[in-house]
Amino acid sequence: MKKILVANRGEIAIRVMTTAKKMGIKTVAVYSTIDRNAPHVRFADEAVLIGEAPSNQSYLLGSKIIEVAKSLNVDAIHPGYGFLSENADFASAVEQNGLIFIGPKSKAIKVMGSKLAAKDAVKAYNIPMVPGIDEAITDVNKAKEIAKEIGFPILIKASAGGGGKGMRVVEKEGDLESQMQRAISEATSAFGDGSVFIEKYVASPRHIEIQVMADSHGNFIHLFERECSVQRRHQKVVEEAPSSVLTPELREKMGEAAIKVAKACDYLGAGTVEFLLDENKNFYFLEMNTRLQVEHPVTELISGVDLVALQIQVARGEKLPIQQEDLQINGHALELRVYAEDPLNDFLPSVGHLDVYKIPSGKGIRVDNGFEQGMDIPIYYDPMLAKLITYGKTREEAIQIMIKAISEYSVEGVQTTLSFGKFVCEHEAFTSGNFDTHFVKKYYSAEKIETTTQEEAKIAALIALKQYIKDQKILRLPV
Ligand code: MV4
Repeated sequence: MKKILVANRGEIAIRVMTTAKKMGIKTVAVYSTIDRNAPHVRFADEAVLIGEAPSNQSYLLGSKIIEVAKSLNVDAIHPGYGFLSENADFASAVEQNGLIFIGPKSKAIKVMGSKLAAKDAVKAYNIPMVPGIDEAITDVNKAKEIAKEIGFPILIKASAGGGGKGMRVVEKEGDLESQMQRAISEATSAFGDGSVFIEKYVASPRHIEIQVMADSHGNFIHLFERECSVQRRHQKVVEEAPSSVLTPELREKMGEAAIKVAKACDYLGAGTVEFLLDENKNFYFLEMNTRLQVEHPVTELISGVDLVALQIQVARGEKLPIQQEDLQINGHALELRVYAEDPLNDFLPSVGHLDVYKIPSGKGIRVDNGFEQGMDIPIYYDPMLAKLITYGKTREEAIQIMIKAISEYSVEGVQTTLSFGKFVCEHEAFTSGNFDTHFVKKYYSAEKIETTTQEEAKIAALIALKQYIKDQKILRLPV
């Protein structure tokens, strides 16, 4: 593998190319007209314009990207996350064109892209799953029967789903019919597939996911968990590794379950198996994400493993260079997704011009960044500017470094989620580790950070005033 094309943009394109360069592999970037001067374009050895700004005219054009790859004698394509990364047809088209897709086989992507197909695939492997059904349901009366058997509240989910679309909590039988119709129509319009199924609703879960890695020689490892419970409307905001609630025993059990899920779909490369963990620490398999995830850096920091390097090695057909016994957790890592969104205004995208943009650095700080001062933030793509990742010997240390790094991150021209990250890191529920997926809904409101900012401003003003009076006194003394 001498040359890789990265079919992505922003921080993840740079992240992937960084490792490729370290491994002596040449890099090709693709870009849209609006990304002409984007950092990922300059970072690559070669770069090719593939179309207009809207992603369906550029970053989603699989055939065009494959064409570019072939014309530049590229050996492999890395899809990053989002865009074409979980597109089974793209993965198979890449292979049919004699190129390597750095990711799982098309079939595994397809199976795990459907929650019902995923449940079916893992059936024989004794993986704990939320009580419920494993086939699509359309008949309301049948649904009522099942719901009564499971016990309310239940959750209606879309099979094709993602991001909570087509998901409906039903508290009582009387609400079932209308909620089911809503779920079906939402799933149909969002995914073109109205299949829904029913599960027992786990009321206050934590979202724990396990990083897995597989080679083409039948070797599977897991690289521990990431805790992703701090999310807002299915958008993760703060992630960490390890989770503060897993015991070594539970970690091992969940790791083994995750590996079984990967085996069930004949997995290759880096993948993530998502679980819910209930209050009694029962865990349930939810779904598998067949890509490198946004939050992969926290796993890299606590395991010392470069996940992109492993992806490339197994894509080249090599055996995994590490075994399960070689792996251990060292320290604690946190990630804050720095979005150009306004936490004071319902997290509305705050796109615009980066008048000032200075990222923090120092011991225990890693910033996976895709932007620079003077750039405009395009409206066409995800508004994530960077990932602020911190690492400490303990969770407390990682949190303190995060708070300090946030204060040293300087952004002017757009609003960001940095202040929201500070709110999370200073909140008792977060610092104590006693939180679940309802953290943001439960504790956050715009006033919370407005008041802290105001209080801080007051304190700053008082300190300044005190100093001023002191200075005046000193100045007046000789008189
Ligand atoms: C659940 C659940 C409770 N009970 N399933 C949300 C997105 C999808 N991937 C799965 N999700 C959930 N499934 C049962 N049976 C609660 C959620 C859920 C959630 C899961 C992980 C992270 C954040 C979440 C926020 C709201 C709901």
